[in-house]
Amino acid sequence: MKRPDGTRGTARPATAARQSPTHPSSFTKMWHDLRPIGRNADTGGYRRYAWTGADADCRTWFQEQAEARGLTYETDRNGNQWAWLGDPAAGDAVVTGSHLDSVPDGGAFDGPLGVVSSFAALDELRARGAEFTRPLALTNFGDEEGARFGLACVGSRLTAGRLTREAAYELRDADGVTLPQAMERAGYDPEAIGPDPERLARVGAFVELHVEQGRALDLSGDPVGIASAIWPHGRWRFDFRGEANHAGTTRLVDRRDPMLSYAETVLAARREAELAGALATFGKIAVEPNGVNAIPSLVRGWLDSRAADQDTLDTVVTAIEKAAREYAEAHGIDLDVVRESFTPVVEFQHALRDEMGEILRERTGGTLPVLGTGAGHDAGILSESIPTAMLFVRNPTGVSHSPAEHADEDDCLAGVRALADVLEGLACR
Ligand code: HGY
Ligand code: MN
Ligand code: MN
Repeated sequence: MKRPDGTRGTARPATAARQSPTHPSSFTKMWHDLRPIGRNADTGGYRRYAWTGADADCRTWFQEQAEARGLTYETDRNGNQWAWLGDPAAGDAVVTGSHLDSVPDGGAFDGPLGVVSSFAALDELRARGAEFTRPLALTNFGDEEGARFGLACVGSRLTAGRLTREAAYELRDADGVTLPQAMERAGYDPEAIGPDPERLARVGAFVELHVEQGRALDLSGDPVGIASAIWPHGRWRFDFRGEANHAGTTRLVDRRDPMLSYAETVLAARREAELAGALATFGKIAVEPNGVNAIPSLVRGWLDSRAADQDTLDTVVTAIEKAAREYAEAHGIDLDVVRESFTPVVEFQHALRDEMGEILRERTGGTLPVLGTGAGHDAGILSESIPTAMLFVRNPTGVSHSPAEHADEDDCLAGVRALADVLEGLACR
């Protein structure tokens, strides 16, 4: 089966493709237009970090798509992009969208699938002759992955008032560039950032479509599913400080090597996660001075940990930190642990979730599976301020945050139709 990027995946039973008789979906053309931006030709992965050139190109693409459809385009005070149909001041808007930034060497679908599908769903509704009775907005939320500054969902957190301007001004990337400096260099006024309650007061519902980052839909045989909840999850930075020295002349007994404590902590993280049925990953490391023939002075490792409930997450992270301190003590290493990002459990609003399910049941005759996820999303961050819901599109391998991430074109189009059905049911009474 042809994938949106033209490569061929394994043949799958084509889902009941309820294509609008009037027009082929605009999805594929948009997908191809967006695909080259920030893509590494060697790995096929993406590097679309917040406030970089690739991010600017993605933003230009979004604005062009909005203006080509006659939508009213704006960027909010936090750099999130909005494309409006109808008058936002009328309130009770139905909003859909996702993010366009990526993790290092990320996949093509995580984020962009939701944004491209939003425009394609609007095109589908226009082809159906749908008449909107509520304002509609399509969005790109900035810096969802937190790949550059370490904090997830910066754009939606700022807008929802879950990240203060002061804390945002403290964020800095690996080169020491602060978030405000990066925004300013990208042509945005960092002075303006902050909560935007007036904007959120105009939103009646936010629906985010996202590629599934797991295999539940592949296992159930469904192209599309509905989200129930997001696991609590966070990121902790472990700084192991030892003593730089010569790798070739320093006796083992005389060393204070932070790499040892780090390595033992990584193994402890896996052990504690297995014991608790949770997830723990050390995926990012920075070593100083990072020389082949130098015992490090500092090993900085970032832990990503997630669990189905807060107690389990607390238990796992506490156990990992306790083990790390014991290892550090044993090797004469100093250890600092800093929580850099945290998102509590999200239970999507049942009324909107069930309304989506009902709309789709009426239109397709089928009952979509409802599934939880360990992946964070802007819809999760916004769920404390407005009713939010998510649609997931099947990912046959479940792989994500990798160039291997993909979804078959048929399933992407099924996602567009499902999103169009939901938007029509919510905004076109
Ligand atoms: O890390 C996450 O869960 C999301 O991809 N930002
Ligand atoms: Mn992601
Ligand atoms: Mn995402």
